[in-house]
Amino acid sequence: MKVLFFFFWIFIINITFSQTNIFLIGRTLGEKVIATGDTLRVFGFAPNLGAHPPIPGPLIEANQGDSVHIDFWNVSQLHHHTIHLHGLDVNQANDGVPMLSFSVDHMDHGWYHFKAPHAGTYLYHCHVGSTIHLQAGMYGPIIIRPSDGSNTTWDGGYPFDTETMLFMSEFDTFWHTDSILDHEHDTTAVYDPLEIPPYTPDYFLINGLSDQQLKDSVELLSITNYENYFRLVNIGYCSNKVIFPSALSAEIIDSDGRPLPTIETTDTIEIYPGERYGVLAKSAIPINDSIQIQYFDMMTGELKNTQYVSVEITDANKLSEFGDLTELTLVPNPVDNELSVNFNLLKKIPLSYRITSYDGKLIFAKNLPNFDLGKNSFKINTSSLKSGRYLMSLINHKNIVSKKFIKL
Ligand SMILES: [Cu+2]
Repeated sequence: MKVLFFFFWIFIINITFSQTNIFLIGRTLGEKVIATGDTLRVFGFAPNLGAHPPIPGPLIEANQGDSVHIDFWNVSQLHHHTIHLHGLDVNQANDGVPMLSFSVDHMDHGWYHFKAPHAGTYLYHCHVGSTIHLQAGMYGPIIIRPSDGSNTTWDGGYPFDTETMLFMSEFDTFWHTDSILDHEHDTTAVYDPLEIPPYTPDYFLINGLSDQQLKDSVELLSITNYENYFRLVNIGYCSNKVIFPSALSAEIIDSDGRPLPTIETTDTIEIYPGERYGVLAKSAIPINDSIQIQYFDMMTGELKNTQYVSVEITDANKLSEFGDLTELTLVPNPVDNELSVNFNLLKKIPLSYRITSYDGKLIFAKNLPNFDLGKNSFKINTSSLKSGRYLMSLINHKNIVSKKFIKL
């Protein structure tokens, strides 16, 4: 009867929760299909009673300032668990470190309450028998969005058009066997490190996928040439190097949920376990390439594996703020003394323009007054230009749209 009531109560809570309330179920008999097609036993956090825990766990998402309430039900097989909110500034009672707050016993539940602090990328994981429970799959991402919930990195931060999370972890399939996972049925037991074989990961994951699974994953295949915001997270036991194609001009703008004082432009980003980085990336040219994610042994520094996430930019000219480039027209072309520039503006943004020669030399650059949304036009005096071929570019922050013209 008690069990029936338990499941009934979970069902009621599951269907009545509003957005700032999050419902998670801890399980230890989860199944996860790996790249070979085999099924691996995992621990993890599931969004509802019927589901196997996804790897990584469900996204916890809130706006800065929101009151967040996580109701965590432990439906696992005799283990106890917690939810540690890694990197979030929450009070000790709600931080899921068992000795300092509480842990949730089998067939029981507990609440975690916090007011969402700084916008940024965080993660959560179980903090009971962390070495095993975490590797077994008890982890997931947290995104705190700015107060207004907009596609901006934080309040007053960078706007972006698309976002991609690359959440890195690994599996050591031997650590997913019953002999290891059932080791801690006695919750007072302390692991004897000698009983656990050295960590030897054989699956290297991005968003829970590796190898062919990653290649088949549609969501990571195509990135438009808008402002792309990458949230990089490492919750494995390897350190990662994420290498972006140079054409993407990757810029690190935040680290561990805080804006960096200065933007760092780099193609290679090193991420140690538990760290998060925010990266803005876009390309001015079409590319068909991939982001490389390397996994290094933390003890020896040895490169263990490399995974690839395809990046395909087919239409580098399709920039959201300017509208369709086909609407950028230069009239007349060829031009003599005055060039008329016509374009369509879809966002209120500061604009400038520049004219460069065909060999890339800057001829002149100028800020433009604020334009209204929709179709706009301005004129450039071209009388001082020598005869030849030029490039006229409209620029905003990192967006550039260019068209050729000929000076008579
Ligand atoms: Cu646990």
